[in-house]
Amino acid sequence: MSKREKADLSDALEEDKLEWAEAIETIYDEFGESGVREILRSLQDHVLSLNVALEEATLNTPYVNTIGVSSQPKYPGDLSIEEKIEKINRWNAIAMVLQAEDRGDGVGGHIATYASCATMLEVGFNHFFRGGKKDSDRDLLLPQPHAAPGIYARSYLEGRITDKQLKNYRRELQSEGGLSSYPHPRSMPDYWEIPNASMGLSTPAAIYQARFSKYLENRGLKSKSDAKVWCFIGDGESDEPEVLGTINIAAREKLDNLIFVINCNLQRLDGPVRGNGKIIQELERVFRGADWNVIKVIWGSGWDGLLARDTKGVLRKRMDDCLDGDYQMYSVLPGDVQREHWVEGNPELEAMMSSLTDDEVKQIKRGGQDQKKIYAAFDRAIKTEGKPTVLLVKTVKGDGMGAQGKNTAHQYKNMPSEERIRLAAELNIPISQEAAANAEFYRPDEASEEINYLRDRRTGLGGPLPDRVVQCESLKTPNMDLFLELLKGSDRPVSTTMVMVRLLSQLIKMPDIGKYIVPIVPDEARTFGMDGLFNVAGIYAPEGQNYQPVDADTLMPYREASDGQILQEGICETGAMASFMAAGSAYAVHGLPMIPFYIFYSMFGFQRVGDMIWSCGDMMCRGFLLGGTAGRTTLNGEGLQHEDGHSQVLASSVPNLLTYDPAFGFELVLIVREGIKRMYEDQEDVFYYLTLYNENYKQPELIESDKGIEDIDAEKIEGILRGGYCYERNLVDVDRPYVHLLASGSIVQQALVANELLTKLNINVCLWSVTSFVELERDALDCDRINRLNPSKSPKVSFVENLFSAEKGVFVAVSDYMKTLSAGLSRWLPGHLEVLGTDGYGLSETKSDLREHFEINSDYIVQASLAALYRQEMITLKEYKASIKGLKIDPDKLNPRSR
Ligand SMILES: Cc1ncc(C[n+]2csc(CCOP(=O)(O)OP(=O)(O)O)c2C)c(N)n1
Ligand SMILES: [Mg+2]
Repeated sequence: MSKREKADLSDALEEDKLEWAEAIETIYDEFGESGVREILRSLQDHVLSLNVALEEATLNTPYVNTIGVSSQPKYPGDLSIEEKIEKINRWNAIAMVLQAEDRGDGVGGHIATYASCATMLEVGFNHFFRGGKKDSDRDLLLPQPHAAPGIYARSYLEGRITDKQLKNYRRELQSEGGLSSYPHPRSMPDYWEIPNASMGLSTPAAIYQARFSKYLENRGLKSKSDAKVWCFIGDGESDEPEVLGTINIAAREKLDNLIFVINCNLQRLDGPVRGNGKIIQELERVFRGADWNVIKVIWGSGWDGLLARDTKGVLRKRMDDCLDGDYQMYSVLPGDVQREHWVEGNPELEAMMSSLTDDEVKQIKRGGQDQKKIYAAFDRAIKTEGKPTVLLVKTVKGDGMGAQGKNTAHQYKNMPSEERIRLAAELNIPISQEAAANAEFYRPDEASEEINYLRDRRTGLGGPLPDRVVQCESLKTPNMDLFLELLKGSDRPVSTTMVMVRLLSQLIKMPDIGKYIVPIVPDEARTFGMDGLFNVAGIYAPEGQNYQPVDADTLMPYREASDGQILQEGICETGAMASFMAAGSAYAVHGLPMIPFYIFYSMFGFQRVGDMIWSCGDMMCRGFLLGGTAGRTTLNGEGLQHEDGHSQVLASSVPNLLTYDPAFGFELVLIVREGIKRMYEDQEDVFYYLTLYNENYKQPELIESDKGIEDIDAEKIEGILRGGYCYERNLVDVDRPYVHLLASGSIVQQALVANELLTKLNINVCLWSVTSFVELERDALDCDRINRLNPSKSPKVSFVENLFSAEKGVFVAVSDYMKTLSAGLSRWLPGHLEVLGTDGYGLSETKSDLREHFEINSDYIVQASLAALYRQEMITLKEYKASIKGLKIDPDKLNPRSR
């Protein structure tokens, strides 16, 4: 259809449209909203039956504010004082970045993000964001990370941040204290509550925080509250798959305690977010499709009069047709050019716009810069029931500063003196020109109306935000005898995963801590044999179970319950991880010592959601990450994308994540008990990663059946917890050579066979179960550091050095992970170390063929031991050759790393 035909058609339809509108109004008068809905629904069905697709038409509303002027509540605050406060914050936020630039610190900072959302944040701080005690309706606030300077600037006015701290923005090591670039609880543990810096992670974090609040309420652990989670993100940020990928659960679980605010300044870092389209309309479709309550705040009050006169929809149509790329350009154009482009030769629109001068055209604000429009939207959001709300707020990137609306706004970090002086004057900052040129901070007098106003407002809203306060009772670690049965091992072959599941079922039943346990699984509970827990603990489902499960008459039915304890997250590792974050931080957020156990396919942990695990470290989350079906060769058959031979290495990169690779059930039990003690009794800011296996073998006993807890060897316990201990020592002949096998996880089973083979060769063997190569090395590196810094003092001896100090012979380390996991230990061992590991991609095979392929089976362990003995001249070549005869070794085989 040509343009002309299109125009004719739309003219011809004008009359029909009016008629239909009148008809709808009649229905409305007679039957109200529900009548209108019904008639529209039936019309839609009819249209669809004609095969006319309606997607856009049904999911999008016109490009105007969702809340009309007539529905706008009266603004309850003093607009002019609030504007003054906002301007001071704007100035100080910019001054922080400029001062750092002037000092030449090279630490950077951002100006444009806060400049675009300052008004929204001020309306929030003055009227909505509630602080206060843990048991009050206290909100959680997640601002955009790059808006942090503005949040600091406000806290400065509130008297919570000093002048010195403000000066030390991005200089955290300064003695007077500094401020972290972005929200990092680890850096500022009394201030930031939720970490935010890596784009896209704050939305799952917010969604699952909101959901976890409801979980706690439904389980009776927390009283019902009206608190909200406010999550601000950028429009560019919404490109991150984590943002839109997790919104469905918020609607499904009716999280009306969740409010997203998307700062649609139409720009990201490099340029426009959707130059050729409209990000607000695109996001509206997605969120409405996901059943969210969507509120658009597009136009400031300056447009109200024009829109009221727009009886023919000419202005609305132009607003709809205009692209974001054009809107961005309007934010930089002078009024006359803007008008010319805007009316685009349309006489009706030109006539409408003629009521405004060029200057007025230029001054008309977008919704996100208009306190009243923002207030109306926030007010509606907090009153919404049964749905999460997203506010799509149109703003201008870098509003009010030199680079406003320019593609370079994000990177704009400096301003020439004249620009600073102009800006200070424009923002009414009462400082000298010299002070403005030096970007000095400004804080009104303590008795000024601004300071009084903002203090009153915060007091009225319960207290300051952000504000991280940890008030959580410390738990008593369950007595060792409660674990007696599990410490006695089992003759029946079972895997460490099965021991973990048994341990979890026992923990859930323990009187003091049971209710705090939060088992979390993505769609994998059956893989780990956890289906027995479904009935015992129940799967959390806020609406309960409104159907009869297909397995209702079995012993292990799929039981959903509104007070269910298990979080079954579906196939969504991001969501499961966000649940871990919410549960693991509940001690700080809610004052409740929740203990999450998140069990997942180890390959889909660090590799997939490593960034979130890092964030958990930042947030000082507590709890247990359990990498199930671990090991490059222990999970046979599943192949390249499933076989994990590196999560232990990746875990070692998270500084406060204690990482273990236990071989036996009793090791696992002791490590978990110790974890509960360290995290929940002693309140240490650490969390745990444990790898679990699916290989079944006899679980040895830690305590013989006729003995009790008091008989456990304390040294052994210490070894298990610190990273290694002597599991078995076979002395055949003190004059013969010695081999020390250091093994972890399932591969200890291979070392046990190798032990037998070597013993038969008349070699002395000591088998060390290394519960954590990572912790052994961390401790040794820490000791090294102290010794390096204090060379004249008597050297500190690390645990690993101590463990092996009296040993002689050669050492062979083997695990189901990359060689780098154990190779680092060599410098602290008193003899030569050979390292075996699983470098290379996994592949589909049996366990035994995989272990041969990766050269970590018992034969290769024996060969490595003999080769080391020979190369250390502890046996002869003849003996070496004779000894390896029975082994299946191929010296010319392809390096598994190259396959
Ligand atoms: C995962 C991740 N990728 C990239 C970045 C770098 N980055 C920081 S801000 C930004 C642009 C943000 O644009 P938008 O979300 O629209 O926010 P605005 O500043 O426009 O409000 C980018 C790419 C980051 N912080 N995190
Ligand atoms: Mg943006």
